[in-house]
Amino acid sequence: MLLAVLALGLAACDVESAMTPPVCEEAPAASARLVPDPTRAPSPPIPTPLPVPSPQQLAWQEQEMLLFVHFGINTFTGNDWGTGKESPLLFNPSALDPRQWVQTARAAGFNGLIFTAKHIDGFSLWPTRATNHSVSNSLWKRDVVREVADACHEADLPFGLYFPLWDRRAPSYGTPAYDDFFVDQLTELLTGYGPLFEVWLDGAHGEGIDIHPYDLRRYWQTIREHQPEALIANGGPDVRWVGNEKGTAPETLWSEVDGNWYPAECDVPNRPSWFWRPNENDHVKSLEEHVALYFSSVGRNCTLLLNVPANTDGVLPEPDVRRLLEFRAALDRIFADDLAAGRPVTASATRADHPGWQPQNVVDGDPATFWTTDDDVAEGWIEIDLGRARFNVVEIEEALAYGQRVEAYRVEAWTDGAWRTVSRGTTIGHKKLDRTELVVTSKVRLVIERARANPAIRHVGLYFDAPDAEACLPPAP
Ligand code: FUL
Repeated sequence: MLLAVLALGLAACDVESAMTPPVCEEAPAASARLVPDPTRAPSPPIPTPLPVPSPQQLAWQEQEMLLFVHFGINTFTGNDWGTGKESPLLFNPSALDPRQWVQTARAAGFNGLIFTAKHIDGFSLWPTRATNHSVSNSLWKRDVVREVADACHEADLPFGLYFPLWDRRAPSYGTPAYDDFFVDQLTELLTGYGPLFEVWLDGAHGEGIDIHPYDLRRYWQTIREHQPEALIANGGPDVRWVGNEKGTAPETLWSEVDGNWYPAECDVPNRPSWFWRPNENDHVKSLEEHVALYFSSVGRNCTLLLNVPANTDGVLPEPDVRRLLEFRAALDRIFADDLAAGRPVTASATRADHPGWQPQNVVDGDPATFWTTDDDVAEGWIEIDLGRARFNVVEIEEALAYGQRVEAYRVEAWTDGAWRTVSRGTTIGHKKLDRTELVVTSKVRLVIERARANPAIRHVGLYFDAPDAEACLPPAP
């Protein structure tokens, strides 16, 4: 089997050298994301007694990985938090190339890009009319937000903006006039740069906030008015911060909070700092750390927002780009061969009123089909006949359009004439990834122990992650 996996991984590669990872002949088809099968009818809808995501929240969850790019005056001072006293003349990128950011994002399998239009130092990367502390007063008079937006839109890569609630430079901070200043700037960004998929309101704040709190409702209304499709994240009602900047969600992660759909996002820098510093070129997170981030964020029902800083040239640095491509290659390698795909599946129960929710749906590779039970059956199992296989990664997905249902599950493998638990967990949501010991077996069961409503499972995948297997790199942008 190991040989088979190796052979499979290498078949798609142009093997020129045994020393360096080969470059894939074309972008690998295999990926952790499911693709709808137009020849199959989707499973019919089921009643939803639980909160459900909006279409935008559902699409956002499917994006899985988003690239965060921090770039601004801090790039030229080596700070992570500027004071607001920096001279605009410091901002002078020598070779700004947002297309390189976008090509990197695409090549590495990121499905959206969020850019710091301004950080808390107040230096605005577009020629704002609300302050003269912007690119207009730098030697370099281009509109960075415009160039990033254009590069994203050209490549059809969803574009989002980071915009901090705090502006250390604004004299009005902490007074009602600050709300007007904030909304003026926000409106420029919302109306001048095409569609935004996410507006990331950084909640870090200073002392003045005690004197006059932000008029958040007004900010949100402004976003809804001009960009009704955009998700308001962090300091907003659509996407919540997971609670740390380590890219790690807790094992139990509900997308429902107090009766509302409020999914979590894991933001994390790929280096010690959010902004570029020359002395951190050797401190890019390792490939193993990147893969672990995927498992602890996307694999726990979150979206991963991974930051890569642009450098003083205005490009994503070479070590970071290389690592992102390696990261993509590693994910493609791990998830290349789903050992459960297309195998026969049976279940403890099927739904009586329509044949469309059959257990076979969990291995058909189609995200629009799923297995479910009658409304009053909140536990049960599905069993996959593997023939003979070995695996050490389990992937489970709920049909999230119908809410998040599963509260507790276990995965069992048939070994030595009995069922043995090889992994167990609580919530599943969009995706749950479990690493297990190496399991060699003929059949596997997913047992739903407890759920808030009848389970709706759209996918179960089993993979053999052979750490020493060769991966081919996507072509460099
Ligand atoms: C935090 C900020 O303090 C950091 O500088 C960074 O921008 C991060 C994404 O959000 O709140």
